[in-house]
Amino acid sequence: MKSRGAVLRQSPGKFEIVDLEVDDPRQNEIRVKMVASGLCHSDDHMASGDLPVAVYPVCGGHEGGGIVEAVGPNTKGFEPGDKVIFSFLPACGKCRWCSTGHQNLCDLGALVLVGSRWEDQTSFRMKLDDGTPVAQALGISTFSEYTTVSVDSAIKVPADTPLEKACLLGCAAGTGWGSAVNTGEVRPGDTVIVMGIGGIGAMAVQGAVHAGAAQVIAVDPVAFKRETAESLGATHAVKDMDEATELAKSFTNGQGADVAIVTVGVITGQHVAEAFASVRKQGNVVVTALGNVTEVGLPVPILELILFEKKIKGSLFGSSSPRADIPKLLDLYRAGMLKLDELITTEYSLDDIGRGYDDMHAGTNIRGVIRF
Ligand code: CXF
Ligand code: ZN
Ligand code: ZN
Repeated sequence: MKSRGAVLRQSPGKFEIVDLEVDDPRQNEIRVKMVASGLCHSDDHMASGDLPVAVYPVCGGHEGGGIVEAVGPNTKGFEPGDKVIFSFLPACGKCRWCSTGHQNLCDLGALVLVGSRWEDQTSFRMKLDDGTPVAQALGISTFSEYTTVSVDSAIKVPADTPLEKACLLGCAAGTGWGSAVNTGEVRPGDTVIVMGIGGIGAMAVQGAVHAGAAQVIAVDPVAFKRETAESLGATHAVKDMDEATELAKSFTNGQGADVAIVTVGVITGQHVAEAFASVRKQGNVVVTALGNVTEVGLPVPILELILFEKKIKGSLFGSSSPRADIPKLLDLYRAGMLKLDELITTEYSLDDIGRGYDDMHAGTNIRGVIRF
């Protein structure tokens, strides 16, 4: 099947729209006609070189939804016409992690930065016109009009799901909401700091509110993002962490925030150190954002780590389980309890992906979405 998709030929590099040939689905695969794909910062990290993948060219995109167009032989659970949302983390259902409620850590995740079929790392589901194999970002490649994926990466959703909004459930929603509710373990009455209001931060604010936080302090230098955070339930919105830390202390008898969630665009150790300084004894620092993945070391005072028992917790997809939590968040959205529409600032065509990422860098988007 012919398609067009946004491909990186190398990293650092730029997304280029190219013609692709997308494989017919094999057993346990489906081919999907894309409806919408979010422009997550992680794809920009791939372009910038912060997050290298194993194989180039790679077709980007890992937050999307579409309609099943073809189903592989002897493949259960999907029919042509079904709506699906992709999970950027596959869930095999059988490994230690899947079977103990931690699908975000499924052992198949080891292959998502290879972009091949799980069972054969030399077998790819896309190719260029000249036959060059194309890797799939996170095994899915939502920046393509059509994509063939493993059933491990697809969640069937009801026929009336508005995929142009619900596509955010594939990354931003679970990642941000879960960073507060699951990884951060926000409790009723807590004071929570959310550092950085993009798609993930906007969802972390909502997660903190749902978990019962009394004070949700959003931090962002961009006024529009601070206003958005307040419209999503943040009780305060400030420009920097000095101000946020002072505020958190003022609500807690000088102790500090219960939870600080790092959702900035490009993380460095310094951001983690600022979050670490902002939390109380036994407070949780949740590290969700990505930066240059080769960076090593966090400049945090070891004595404070020990004497105050502060906790620094990595968070992948907000410690959520895609098969349980994508449908749950979709239900919350459909019940009017989770805001997604309000996060989507601008829609773009596939050909306009460059403008979408320019807008993200300019700080004018919470989330941009490609409509196919
Ligand atoms: C990231 C997590 C690390 C791999 C790339 C995707 N998550 C969401 O954007
Ligand atoms: Zn993402
Ligand atoms: Zn698994």
